[in-house]
Amino acid sequence: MFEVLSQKLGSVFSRLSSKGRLTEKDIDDALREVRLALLEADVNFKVVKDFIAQVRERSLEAQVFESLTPAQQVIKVVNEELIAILGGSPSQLTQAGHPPTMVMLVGLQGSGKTTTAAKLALHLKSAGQRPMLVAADLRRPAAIEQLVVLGNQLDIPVYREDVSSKPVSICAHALKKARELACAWVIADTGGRLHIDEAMMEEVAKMKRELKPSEALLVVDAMTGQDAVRAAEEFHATVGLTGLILTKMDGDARGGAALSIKSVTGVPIKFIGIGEKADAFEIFHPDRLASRILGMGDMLTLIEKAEKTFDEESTKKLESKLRHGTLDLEDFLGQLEQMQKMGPLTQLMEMVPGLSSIARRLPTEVDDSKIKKIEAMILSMTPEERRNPDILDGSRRRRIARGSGTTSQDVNQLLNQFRQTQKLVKQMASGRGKGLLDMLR
Ligand SMILES: Nc1nc2c(ncn2[C@@H]2O[C@H](COP(=O)(O)OP(=O)(O)OP(=O)(O)O)[C@@H](O)[C@H]2O)c(=O)[nH]1
Ligand SMILES: [Mg+2]
Repeated sequence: MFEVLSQKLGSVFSRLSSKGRLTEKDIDDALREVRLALLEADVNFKVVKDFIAQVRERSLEAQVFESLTPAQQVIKVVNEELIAILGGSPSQLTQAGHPPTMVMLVGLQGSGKTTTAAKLALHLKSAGQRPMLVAADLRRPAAIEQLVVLGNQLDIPVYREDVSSKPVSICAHALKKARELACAWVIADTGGRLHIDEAMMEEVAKMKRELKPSEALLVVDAMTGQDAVRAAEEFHATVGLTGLILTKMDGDARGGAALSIKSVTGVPIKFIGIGEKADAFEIFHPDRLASRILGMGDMLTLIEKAEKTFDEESTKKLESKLRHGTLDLEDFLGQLEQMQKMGPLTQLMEMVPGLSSIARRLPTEVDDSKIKKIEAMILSMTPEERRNPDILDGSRRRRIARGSGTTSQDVNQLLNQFRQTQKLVKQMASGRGKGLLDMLR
């Protein structure tokens, strides 16, 4: 998948790289080809339109990173926007407050539900968890047998009843059994139909309503292109999905489904299937797929390095401000933005082996929302106010609170925090805190 797209983008960018300066026309010519390449790859036309508009606007913006060539800047923007349409950062499974966590797999016939149920169970087992599989596809005995065989092969318990049972009660019984066996995950394989029909949708929607699973994941065959996207839209509208699993990403389809489905449905891709075997399964990483599509790993590493030196330069500037005690709210904001670039703290922790279990126990989003609030308040100030917060009287504070959707109390709190930081900075700058500053470095 993606070979053709990757080749086309590669040739566009190598032509762009041969030019020293880029005019607006150069960028437009290049983007016209990018647009065609995406459409030929069967990416949804609206997704392509927004993507191109976004890349164009950002490419024409002032050159922020002086250490990059113009072509590198365009590649950087394309890479970032690709990551964005693929969903940004990897999306984790939600766990129930009290285990077992129920995961329901739904999808059209032959999309890979049963295979994927086994793959997901093995994935969790390899991570040291205890999963259980549930055969809730009762259309035919063979469907149950298929899951039992897979479970046996992987040494994972499978809960089954006979075909006369109802999916909801089987799953309820399975949850009870999982508690007895201390299984933390219950993965239900449900029945699919050839096409979306009311009977299937009603069955699935009923299961979702009555069992309230932590995850309702739609398994879609990436080889089916825009049909997969349409199916996802319908499932999401009637059932309410928490995530997508794209199967058969090892096939030779053009990749349009993968590139459109998140943007069109708003539902994140959580995993991908990349083969028939039980271990041919991966957590979906938007950044890795984007760099694979761009097919220029080396170039992207180079760009990353250049960005890092840019960050280092701004850190140095900040340090000098700290030394001279002239920190202002603009700097404060700059630091917040840098932190946000790295993504939420818990997500960073998830990627570090050993820290992921701690990260899962941390409250998510709390810090992010705080940061966003602070950011909104600072952005509601005029540049003068940011440089000289002492001029912020009552009426200015009220205006800022209104402008940022916060309260005067929030603004007061921010200013107090900032003042304390500033005081500390002044102390450090005056020499008494030099040791501390060195320690912070
Ligand atoms: N190449 C490849 N084949 C896959 C992948 N996932 C599933 N398959 C194959 O797709 C076919 C259908 O998979 P199933 O898991 O039986 O699909 P299902 O959705 O459970 O089908 P029904 O129960 O009939 O609705 C099988 O031959 C699988 O081996 C994948 O990621 N890559
Ligand atoms: Mg099946």
